[in-house]
Amino acid sequence: MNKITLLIAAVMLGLTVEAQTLKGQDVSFVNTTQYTPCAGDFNNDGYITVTDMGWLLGSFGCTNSEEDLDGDGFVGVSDILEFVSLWGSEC
Ligand SMILES: [Ca+2]
Ligand SMILES: [Ca+2]
Repeated sequence: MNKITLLIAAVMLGLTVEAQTLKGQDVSFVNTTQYTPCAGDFNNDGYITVTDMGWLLGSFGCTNSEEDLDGDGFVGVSDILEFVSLWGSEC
């Protein structure tokens, strides 16, 4: 992958690119995108999507988990129902 491809990919991912120079050797990528955490956005990308559902299902039955949306102490059916109500939301 060349530098231009990396730059395009970084911009598409919402990363801020700090490029000292395109001709130089060093190009750094810094994620300065800040999202306010919201319920159901477990990977903090600003959207509630299938990725977050994967995190929720992966934590099913776990206690003291970030995926415990209703705060009852474990991840269960009620959290899945709450997640469905949040589906497609943008933070
Ligand atoms: Ca997300
Ligand atoms: Ca719960």
